[in-house]
Amino acid sequence: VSGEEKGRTVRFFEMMDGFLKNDPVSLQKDILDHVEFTVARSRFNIDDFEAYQGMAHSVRDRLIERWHDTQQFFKKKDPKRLYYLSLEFLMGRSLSNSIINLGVKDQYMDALNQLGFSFEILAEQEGDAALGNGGLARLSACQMDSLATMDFPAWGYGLRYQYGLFRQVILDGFQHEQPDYWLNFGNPWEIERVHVSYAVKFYGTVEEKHLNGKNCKVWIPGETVEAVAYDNPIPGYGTRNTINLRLWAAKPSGQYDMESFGTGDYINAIIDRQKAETISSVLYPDDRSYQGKELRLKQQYFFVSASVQDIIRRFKDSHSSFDKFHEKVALQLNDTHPSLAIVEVIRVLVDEEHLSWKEAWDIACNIFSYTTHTVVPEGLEKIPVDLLGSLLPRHLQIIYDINFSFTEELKQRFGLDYDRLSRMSIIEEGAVKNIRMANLSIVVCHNVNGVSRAHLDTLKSKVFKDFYELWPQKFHHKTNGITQRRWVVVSNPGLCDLITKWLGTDAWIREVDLLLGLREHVENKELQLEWRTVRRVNKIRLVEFIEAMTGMKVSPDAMFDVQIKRIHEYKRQLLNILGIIHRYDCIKNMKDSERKRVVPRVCIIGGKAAPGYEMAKKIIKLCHSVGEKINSDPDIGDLLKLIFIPDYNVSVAELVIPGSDLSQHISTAGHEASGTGSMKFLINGCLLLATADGSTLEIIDEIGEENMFICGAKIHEVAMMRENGEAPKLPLELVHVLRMVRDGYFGHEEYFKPLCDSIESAGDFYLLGHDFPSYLEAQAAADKAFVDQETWTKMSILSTAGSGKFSSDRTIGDYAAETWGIEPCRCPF
Ligand code: Z16
Repeated sequence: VSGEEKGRTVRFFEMMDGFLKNDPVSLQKDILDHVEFTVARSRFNIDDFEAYQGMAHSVRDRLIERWHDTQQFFKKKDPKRLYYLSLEFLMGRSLSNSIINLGVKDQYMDALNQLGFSFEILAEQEGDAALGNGGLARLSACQMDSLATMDFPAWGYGLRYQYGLFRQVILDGFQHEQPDYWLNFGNPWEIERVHVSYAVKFYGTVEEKHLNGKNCKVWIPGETVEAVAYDNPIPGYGTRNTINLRLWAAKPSGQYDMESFGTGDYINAIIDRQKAETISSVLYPDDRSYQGKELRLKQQYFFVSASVQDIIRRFKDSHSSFDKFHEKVALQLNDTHPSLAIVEVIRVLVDEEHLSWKEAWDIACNIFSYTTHTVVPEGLEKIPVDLLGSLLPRHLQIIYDINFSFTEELKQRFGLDYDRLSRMSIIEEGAVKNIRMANLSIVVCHNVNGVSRAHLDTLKSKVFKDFYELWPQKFHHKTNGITQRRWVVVSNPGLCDLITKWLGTDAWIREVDLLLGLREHVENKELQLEWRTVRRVNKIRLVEFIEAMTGMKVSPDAMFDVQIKRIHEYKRQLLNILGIIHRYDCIKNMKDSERKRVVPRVCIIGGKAAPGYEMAKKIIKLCHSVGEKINSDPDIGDLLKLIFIPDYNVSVAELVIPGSDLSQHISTAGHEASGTGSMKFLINGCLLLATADGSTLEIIDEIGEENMFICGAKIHEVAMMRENGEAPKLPLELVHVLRMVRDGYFGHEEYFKPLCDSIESAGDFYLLGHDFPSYLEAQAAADKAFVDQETWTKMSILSTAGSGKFSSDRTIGDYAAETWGIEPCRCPF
């Protein structure tokens, strides 16, 4: 840095220094001020929720302060920026995460103590921000945390749904869906920007106009909706950088008022206008089936159009031409959900900024990259041509233009291979013509990323085989990761302190590879004892939670065996439940002497089923019916319990993961693109019982198979069995267990019949039969290891020690260097 440059930085630093004070007395004053003036409650009579609100608002002030400094700094430096587009962000709670990342947790604890409040109780007042379904959505939240912590000049864009993912309510063992009114009590973590808004157009027609000697397309919309920005500051850890997650809400547009109000029907005109808000009203709860719904397409375009307008506006603020656009902007698409952004960028550049097609095309090809999260072709998004044509007529033209050039290129390269052409075309022909959003994305993006090594292999050899042959250089993978800030520092403070003590530094919170240092101490008896103690405390917390949620008392001496994730046939919660029935049946048939050797288990299952996914809902009911039978059997006592935790979400995960001994990740090999839950358990020292699939394959590489319980067919074996159409011969234990279900041992035999049929008469697509014996063996191995607590503890320590690769810091570092070409831009303290 030159002397002059330095001088400026120092003045800049002085300017922004010390605006808000963080000593406990200042914090108390700020909290109470907010209680009195923001929440408008008397400071002498406040309940926990109001105290939470007061505290949250004081934290918000500090976030805003740093947010301003960061944005000003980025503006001054004008680095290449990353724009991360995702329709889903599963942020969870913000209070604890914010004060930890801001580095003011101790001060707040002191301040609250002096005011007579407990931080833990206040933190519990906050509801989750659940603007997403599952892995894909939590991934974007983890990645935002890493982007901020690693000082990258990044922005997130998403939709501000009024209703997040549904609340799961269990009645008589059946799942019911309730709306998630997450905004009802106000949201201190967002900043409404009434002046940052854009008009988003829909429907209408495209006209050809002659302007300045050129032919132009002019889109005359049939409907216009306003997108209003809500900014959510994302603080980094150990840095002043606080980046922005901008979420769009739909509001009626003022632009065409004269027309609609001209008719004199004032009341109906108002009611009509209000309908605009439905666009951002509700998150679609299906996590991988896209049914070509108009509202969903409207959501996608609404979000994309507002974001692209915002990005171009920001660029034009400091640049007079688009020559440098690709040097200043990288756009990342989280799956194909935001892929209309590609078409929108081309449309704006050509139709509104009057660049040539070639210029616009080159820009688009340079700035976009895309990550895919799925393995199965059915998971790929398709949009009916007619639907897109009526909602976005100009975009359909552009898609056809792209497809025309692309198919010409294909013909040049491969000749008239019509099979190949029809497989690769962006347009899928058939009774209903569809647009294949993945094909569109691959054609334009310079980089297509899978989420694990195994996933990339599947993309190359199956899902995108043709494209891989054409453009091998485009295909890469960035193995998923999770943020150790939320998944250890926030959610497992006991383990966090223990790790810091034994490593002699807390630097692992930013440099996670330092966790490897734990290996040196694995034989140390003192560490082992402290490790067990911390885990025991977490288990007791979980025991209390289970009692509060379900009324069940379970023993912390038992092995806590956990499977929490969305309910899906491929994730095989059914295999888990059938295994539990088998265990139950075995115990029932044991002599007293044998029972003494049984390792007591508490089996915990949690997860939501998509509202229309019948099989998944049956799995939830089966879990409850089996649980009822086992848990009330006096003959079984503490030897076996089965608990279903209702309404699984991010904050439930934060509580359950640190208290589990064993976790299950047992997808049929080849079906889980990555799987990030396993990483959260791993870093918390919970052992994994897993199939060799997605990220577990890479976990094996890091910690060794001997520290896990691996079972099931391998990916290539699954492929072979399916190709050969081998008649599945079911193992006797499984037939016996299914017999019990069919015979009504757990009631509801009619309702459960399709579950049994899927294995016994529908070809057992997910290979429960094949994997059942090895699954039981892995379970037996886990029992055996658990008996020897010292061995178990060592395996647990080695799990944490070897988890460094699975930090989202590593993922983001790889993306920054290999895909986005962005550099850190660290705001001075
Ligand atoms: C989702 O969460 C995922 C894939 C997908 O096609 C749609 C949704 Cl909503 C998940 C994958 O199933 C999981 O394996 C992966 O770890 C996660 O995305 C993040 O990449």
